[in-house]
Amino acid sequence: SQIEQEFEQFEAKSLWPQVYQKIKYDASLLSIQENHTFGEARKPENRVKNRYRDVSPYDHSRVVLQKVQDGDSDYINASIIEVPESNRRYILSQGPLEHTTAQFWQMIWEQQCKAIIMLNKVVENRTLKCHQYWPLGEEDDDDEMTFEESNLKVTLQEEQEYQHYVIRTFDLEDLETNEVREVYHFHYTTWPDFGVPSSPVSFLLFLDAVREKGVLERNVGPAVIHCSAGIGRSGTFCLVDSALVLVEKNGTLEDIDIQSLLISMRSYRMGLIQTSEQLKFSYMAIIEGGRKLLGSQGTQDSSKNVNNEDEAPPPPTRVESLSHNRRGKPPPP
Ligand code: PTR
Ligand code: PTR
Ligand code: PTR
Repeated sequence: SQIEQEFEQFEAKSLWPQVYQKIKYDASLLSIQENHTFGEARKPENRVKNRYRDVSPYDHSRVVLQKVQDGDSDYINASIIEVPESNRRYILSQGPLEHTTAQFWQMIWEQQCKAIIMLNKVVENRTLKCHQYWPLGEEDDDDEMTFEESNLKVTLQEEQEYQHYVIRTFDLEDLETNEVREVYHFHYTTWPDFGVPSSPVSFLLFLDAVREKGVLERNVGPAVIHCSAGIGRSGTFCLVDSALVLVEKNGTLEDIDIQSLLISMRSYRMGLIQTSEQLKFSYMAIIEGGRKLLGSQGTQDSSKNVNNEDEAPPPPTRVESLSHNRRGKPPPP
């Protein structure tokens, strides 16, 4: 297929940095053409709400908070990414700061999100990359957090640990109406910033676990995807997910134009995918995931494995699970 041929060619000629630069260049031309501004992010009262001064949501696609506190603004560093080709809609957000955590949960409530997909760790390279915005539940009395500003309470209900990720279930309660909604937390724990996951296989297992719960579907609010800045790792996740929707829809790896897809996604949030390695990883995951979707007859050279990994299928995630129910008994031995 075109994408497999491209991959072989970029690999053989070490073209990844050039291809990546070209995408960045085309995306920036497009955003100039479309006149994308980010004035709201740069307003004095909003600047303190940005984790990084060089990562801002565009005005045209930013998430606007509906309920605004007196003297505060409707601003949060988060963007809506529309991908009409795959019929997907995602919210990409920075990792919350301590003083934007209440607004982060407010966004989840208002946008009716069913899931948060977190791709970073709270601390990386001994630096704080994201506020500890959810209750850890390690002690008896710390399984809930209340946010008075937004009148919401988050309670940890369940936590399952796998080799590369953790799945948590929260109850999110509106303290005004006592309405309670369930929100999943899918936390990938082994993806360094400006790096790539250890293998497409482990990443695809994670993506499967997310998809299984239906949280990326159009009949629910968009999932919130974040890392530290909400561009590098989060962009990689959405590109792979959307491309695999297309592979499934088309029944083939042909006709998937990854570069155009990424360029159009970049018109909703700047900087999606931060390194040429992350771009290469996206190709690997799309090819690997696409071959799995289509079965071995989907491609002539399915024996050639792009990621140089053992061909053996990964163990089912259930086996890796150290599941325990927080409210229940410890798991049987
Ligand atoms: N480490 C961040 C950075 O330099 O990108 C820290 C930072 C964030 C610094 C925001 C300043 C910021 O505020 P302003 O937008 O006012 O420059
Ligand atoms: N100014 C920051 C930096 O270059 O370190 C912005 C930044 C930080 C950009 C992290 C991307 C980052 O990665 P991710 O989006 O995957 O958290
Ligand atoms: N830390 C990033 C950097 O300085 O490279 C921050 C950044 C974010 C820079 C987006 C550029 C960005 O846009 P693009 O990836 O399109 O150049």
